[in-house]
This record gives sequence, structure tokens and C-alpha cells, in this order.
Amino acid sequence: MKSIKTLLAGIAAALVMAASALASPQMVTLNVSGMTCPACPITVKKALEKVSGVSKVEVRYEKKQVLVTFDDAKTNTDALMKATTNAGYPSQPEKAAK
Ligand SMILES: [Cu+2]
Repeated sequence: MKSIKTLLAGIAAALVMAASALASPQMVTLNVSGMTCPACPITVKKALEKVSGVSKVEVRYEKKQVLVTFDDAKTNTDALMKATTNAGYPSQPEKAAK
């Protein structure tokens, strides 16, 4: 059945394209326990935004968390943790639920 083969090949190609599109922007949640007043997130946000490759920083002050979107070709979680630590706010990646 040629038509089914063509359809499957099309689906496979679409999946490969979707996977490669997802490969670049990564998102990590960092726990920043030192954010104890509403001014802290500003410092943390600025420190993260300075890191090359970071495209979005969303602070959840009430949860003491920062959601960072970054390009994994340019930076990584370790570099993000270092950036907050250098600004005075040590952070750890949120543990993935297992
Ligand atoms: Cu503060």
C-alpha cells in the first residue's frame, strides 16, 4: 500500500521536525530559597537575563522559584545557577518528580 507508506513517511518527517524544534529552547525551574523580600526577585532576574542564551525569566516569588527559558546551545543549568549564586542567591534546579 503505497499511500500508507507515504503517509507514515510524512508523519515520521513531521515528528523529526517537531523534535528538532523542541531541542533548542529549554526551560528550567530553579529554587531560590534566599528570595526573602519582594526586591530580591529583581536582582535574581537581572542576573539571569545577563546570561547569554537566556530568553525569558519568570519569577514566582511566592514559591521562591524562577522559571528560566534558555537556548541549550548557548548556556546550561549550571551557568544559570552560577549567575544567581554570584548575585547572592544560590539556587538549585527543581527536582523532577519521579
Ligand atoms: Cu530582598
